This record gives sequence, C-alpha cells and structure tokens, in this order.
Amino acid sequence: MKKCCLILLLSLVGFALQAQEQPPTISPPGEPPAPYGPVPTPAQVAWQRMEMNMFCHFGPNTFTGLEWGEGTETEDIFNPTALDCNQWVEVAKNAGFGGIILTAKHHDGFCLWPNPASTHTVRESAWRNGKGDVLKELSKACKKGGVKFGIYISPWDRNAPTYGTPEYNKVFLKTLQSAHTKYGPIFEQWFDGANGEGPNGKRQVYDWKLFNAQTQKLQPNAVIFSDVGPGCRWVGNEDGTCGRTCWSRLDIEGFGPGADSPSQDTLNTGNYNGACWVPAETDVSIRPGWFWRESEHPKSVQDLLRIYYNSVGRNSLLLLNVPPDNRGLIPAEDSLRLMEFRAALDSIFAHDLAKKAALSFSNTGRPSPAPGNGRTVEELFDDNYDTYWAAADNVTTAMVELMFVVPQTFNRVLLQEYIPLGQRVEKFHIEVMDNDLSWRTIAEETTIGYKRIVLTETVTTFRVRLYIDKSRACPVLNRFGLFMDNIFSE
Ligand code: FUL
Repeated sequence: MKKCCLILLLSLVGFALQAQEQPPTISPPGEPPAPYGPVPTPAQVAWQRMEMNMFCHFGPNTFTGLEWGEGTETEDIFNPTALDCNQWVEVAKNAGFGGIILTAKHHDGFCLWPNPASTHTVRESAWRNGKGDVLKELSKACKKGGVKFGIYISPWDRNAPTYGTPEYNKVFLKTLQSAHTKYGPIFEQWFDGANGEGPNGKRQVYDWKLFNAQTQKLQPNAVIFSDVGPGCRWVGNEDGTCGRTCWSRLDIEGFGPGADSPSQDTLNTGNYNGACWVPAETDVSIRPGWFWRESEHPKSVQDLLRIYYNSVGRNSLLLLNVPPDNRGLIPAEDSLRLMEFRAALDSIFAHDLAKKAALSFSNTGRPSPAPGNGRTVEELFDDNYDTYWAAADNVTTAMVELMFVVPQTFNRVLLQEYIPLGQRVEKFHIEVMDNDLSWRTIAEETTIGYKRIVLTETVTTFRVRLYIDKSRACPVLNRFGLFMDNIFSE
C-alpha cells in the first residue's frame, strides 16, 4: 500500500514538473530577446520558409493503378514513354514550390534508381534498356531549375527477400547510402511509417536510430520526416488539415514512427511543452489517390485554397502530391490547376493593406533598441525575415494598432512569429473599430508559429488592433499583414 502511495506521489511530482512552463530568460539590456524553449536548426528554419513543396508519387503503381503495389510486379511494368523531369521542375517552379520529393522506393520495393542493394530496380527493367535513372534525371533537373531535391524511401518493402529479418536493416542502410551519396544535396528525407508484411509474411523491426544517424551523417542538412521527425512530423491526417492550435514542439522520447507514434490528434496539434522542435508537415494529394490514374482528376482551386489556409496558414508546411502520369509527365489538367491556384494566391496576397497604415504603434516595446535587432513595430510590415518587433522581456501581453486615413477592407490577417527564437504566443485576438467608434472582436485564436493566416468576416475599418493575450515569453513577431480574399469562400 505504502509503495503504491509513493509511486503515485512520485508520478504526480513528475507530472507537475513536466507540466510546468519554463521561465523565460531575461536578456542583457540592449540585447535581442533570449531564445525560448526548443528552437529550430537553421535547416529547419530554411525548410519552413519554403512553405510549399511538391510530392511526386511515381513507380510501378503508375502503370498498374494500385496504391500499394504487391512487390511481385515485373520490372518491365515501369515504362514511362516520355519521361521529362525538367517538365516536373517547370511545373513546380511556376506553382511556387521550392522543392520536389520523389518516391524513390514505395512499398512495392521497386527502386527508381539502380540501387546496388536491390535486384528490383530500373536497371532490371526494359525501360531505356536498363540504363534509365529517375533520381539522376530529377536531381539534375532540380539543380538546373533551382528547386531543392528530396526523396521518399519506404522502409516497408514487399519485394526484398530479407524483409522481416535483421539482415534487412543492413540492406536498407545500403539503399539509403546509395541514394544519399549519388545525387547531391537532399533537403528532405521522407520516411513513411507503414510497416506491413514482407514477401515471407513477416514484419520488420526497423532500426530507426541507425537509419536516422546514417542519414544525418551523409546528408547533414536534410530535414528528416517521419511521424515523429526528428526534422519534421506528420500532421496526423492525409486531408490537408493542420490543427488550429499547432505547436512546432513534440515529445519524441519513447515514441517512434508507425505503430509507436503519438496519437494522430497529438501530431495534429503538437505538444505544448514538447521537448523537441518537430514542426508539422501536411501531406495531401491533388488527386484522390497518391498515384496517377486515368480515371481521377485534380482538386478544385477552392479545395486547394482551403488546404493552403489549413496548412501553411496554420503553422505547417504543405507537401502537395502531384503525381506524374504513365508517360512520365505531369498531366496538363494538374499543371493548369496549379497555375490557377498560384494565380489565386498571388492575387490574394499581392497587396498587404497593413503597409498602408498612416500610424502604427504598440503599447510595449523593448527598451534601449539596439541597431539591427528590429525592435520597432515597423519591422512587422517589411519583407525582411530577420527583423522583428519584440515586447520587453517579461512582458507577455501586448497590443499593436494600425490606423488608416482611408478605411481598409480585409478578411485575412497574416501573422508570423520569428521562430529562430522559439514559439511563444498561445492566445491572441483581433479587434476592429466600427463606425460607432466601438471596438469589436473579429477573431480569437491560440497559436501563431511560423505563419498564421486568420480568416475573418470581411470588415471595413479605420483601425485594427492585434492583442497578444498570452505568450510564454515576450512575443517576437516579424509580420502583421492584412489582405482581401475575393476568391475563396468557406
Ligand atoms: C502513406 C503511404 O502508405 C501511402 O502510399 C503514401 O505514400 C503516403 C504519402 O504515405 O503512409
């Protein structure tokens, strides 16, 4: 009995310690705010700033119509008649994607490059007499087009004869090594959590520690995706919706990808006190399936805008799958849809009405501003990522007001926290002044993070106020924008 009480007491103390917020650090006078909590690596900041990347599911499934290939397909089934990776890159660039991630190996085990650790690859196929290499072509096209190159390599393999035995982990390491050493810098390594049965009916016990360590060694700037990172995490669903509250922090100790991952809800919102910086990535397909099928068609611009607001607008990166067809080209209907989507985004975000403010001020600011630290509210309206407005240390509530000479009409409020110093804001609201000079709340939200786009009713006003109601350390924001969206309707 006594032992039980002691265990209960200890776990309560442990829980209380865990739930406790860290006290913010006070920086010396004239210094920038001290970082708060876990912070992103420079590679994670660069990754998040890409905002939208293109996913390409391509392989035997493109020719069989399956979503999960059996692994028994003949290599000759892979036979794109007009493969042109430069076309993929052109589409990606014009749509505004900074990177492309290709399924170099999906669950069927077929490798889109001549992987020396496998006998189920392009080398064994009749395509280009076994001399073809999609990874080579895409990495070259990406380099040429100034787009970053990333790869998806499925650990689940329905073809590898060693799958389900310790030997397979070695084979998988060799597979990674081959892809990671031959094709130049990889900005993101995508590890799928699926762990089904292999050809001998067994499941594999993956050695994630080893897979991650080797990846980090060979591609030190690659952000590693899995359900639990360590570079970025799955958002918990495949319909393009990140949590309205979204912390880029996650507890990963004791968790792993797949069956060992935290709940999908946790992945969707992150952990308030998560020990690691593992931002959410929202992966979703432009079509119903991940792979191309003649009978399927791309989503509408309205759907894509909803996905954009629910991902990029909620502190997540959007990884939009645009599958090449059986010719090896992005179909015209998808690329046209992407151009319409791009045009819609450009028109919505072309005019930042906040920049028209005659007067802008905050009720707090850091004392003794130091040059280059960007401590005035003006920093909220410029396009320089590395300048920000910050409240004084220990000040965790703040108000920023914009006043216009001519009333402005808007329905989108864009906010950004300067994430190199951590994620801080946990509650904010927006007020506008009505014609009768009274203030009215038009939005109440929780987290901001790298980027938050708040959808409001359409309002016309002379004055707008952003209230930071609760922040875990002094708020540090680098953007406050107002936009009018005439295209998307909920
Ligand atoms: C999932 C896979 O099983 C799907 O086939 C697809 O690749 C998706 C992006 O991840 O877990």
